[in-house]
Amino acid sequence: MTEPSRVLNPLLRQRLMSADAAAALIRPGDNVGMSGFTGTGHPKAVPAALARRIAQAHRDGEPFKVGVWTGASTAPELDAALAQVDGIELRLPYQSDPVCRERINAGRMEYLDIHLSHVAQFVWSGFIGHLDVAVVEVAGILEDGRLVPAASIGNNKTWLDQADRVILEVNAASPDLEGMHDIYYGTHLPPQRMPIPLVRPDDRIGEAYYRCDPAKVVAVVQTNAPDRDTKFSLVDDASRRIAGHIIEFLQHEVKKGRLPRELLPLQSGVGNIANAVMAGLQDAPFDNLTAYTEVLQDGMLALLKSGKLRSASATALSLGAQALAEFERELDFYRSRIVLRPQEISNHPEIVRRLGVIAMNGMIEADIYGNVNSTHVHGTRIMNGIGGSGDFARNAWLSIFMTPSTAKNGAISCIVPMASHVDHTEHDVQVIVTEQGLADLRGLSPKQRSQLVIENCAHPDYKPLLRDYVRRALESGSGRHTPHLLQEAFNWHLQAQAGERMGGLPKA
Ligand code: 0RQ
Repeated sequence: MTEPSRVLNPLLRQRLMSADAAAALIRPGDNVGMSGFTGTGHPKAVPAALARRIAQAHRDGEPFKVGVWTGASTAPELDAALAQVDGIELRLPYQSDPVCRERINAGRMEYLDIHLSHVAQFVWSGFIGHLDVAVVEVAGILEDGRLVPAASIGNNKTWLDQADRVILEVNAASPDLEGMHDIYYGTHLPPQRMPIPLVRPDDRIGEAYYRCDPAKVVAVVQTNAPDRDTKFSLVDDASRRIAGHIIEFLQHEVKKGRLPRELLPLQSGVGNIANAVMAGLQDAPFDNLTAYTEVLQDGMLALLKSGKLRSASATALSLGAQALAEFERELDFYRSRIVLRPQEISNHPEIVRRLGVIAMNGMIEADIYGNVNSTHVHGTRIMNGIGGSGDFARNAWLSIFMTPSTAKNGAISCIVPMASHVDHTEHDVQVIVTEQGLADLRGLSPKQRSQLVIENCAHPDYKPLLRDYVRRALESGSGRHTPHLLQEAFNWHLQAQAGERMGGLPKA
């Protein structure tokens, strides 16, 4: 066997074993904290080995399920592999996997969709049960036993601290990110809490490595596998227009003196629209930008490369193959500009509020009064989860939500009379943007907001219906602060569920 160059600690070298042998150390009913955030830094071998073991147990008629806790979404070799064999009892805090989604919506798997910044403190306080095992991918193990983090941090520090047993996957394919990480060990539970000493988005307040008690490490598995290749579509017309509206709005805010010329630290959600906004910023008249976000995607990397973006703080990289190649080519350039932190810090309300972050997140639908649904299709079917959108939206300087004005080829209006599920209340939503336009809701009453959302954001097919809805709701007099016709509001969703066009529109 060749010398395992990334495992330098002699004691931990003695724990080297196969993924199957490591998976055999996980017991039915265990809560397992896995690394992984938006397709990076998840364990590549042990989850699949565990899935094989669970499948065999089920064939033998033995029950075998585990709790799976992560940073955020992972990749098919973790989420899909375990969900496919019905091996997950409860999943938290965020997923975007089609197999998990199907199992959750079929009622075959429990899912706890919680704010990403809350996970660590929930586990420290024992709110969600005991963490039995941690399965964490690292880039290496130092001589003294400290661990070199990989391309995402997520909740790894908490998993390593809290779990009884630790399984490490040492991935030889993980790029050399040493020096990019900032692991803060100063968090405490109330009433011992102290201010977090981070006042600029690129401040470093922690350590470059994870601490881990070697006595808890029951297995070390070597892998050599890349992270998920996060693919982005070419920027489509709707996304380009959404980006255009946001950039125009930011310029307007600068002109009004409500934002500095270099803006405030940017947070950007995942997906194509978020990436389009980053692409739009490339040509916008802003320089010296900073980012305080959770995921660093291709668009942000390009902004760093061009020098538009001075620094970026995140908890994970989530890059497509081409961007990853560029990142690896210019590692030292990016090393001095990127900080990767635990997600309780990247998403911390205290810091988001202090820095005055500009939060930009996707949504499923918004209602005319500014309530936003980020998670549930027609109120009942989970899509992904709230992720970090709530951590940022409530505490941001500016909270912006964006979506195309329609979904499913125009059959569904993403601007509805009443949101079928609310993740971000009217109190946390300041700006709504679709390709039609932007509604700045700050300082407006519900009735005033409804006018602006309908006129600026709704698709022309649905505008007359929504105007008519508000007019009749007002006339009904049942309540003129936030006027509604309840039966009719829910009918929009019932129509969509039945495969009809919303609002009773004829088929396109
Ligand atoms: O489904 O592909 O089957 O047609 O929802 O929609 O338009 O591709 O948009 O990929 O940006 O996702 C809110 C889900 C948007 C995402 C959401 C259907 C649509 C399509 C995806 P199909 P799009 P996006 C950072 C912050 C919550 C978490 C968050 C999300 C699919 O942004 O998960 O913000 N956000 N985290 O057809 C029925 C509607 C619909 C609809 C869209 N009104 N009704 N279906 N769809 N609108 C990340 C983390 O925290 C980790």
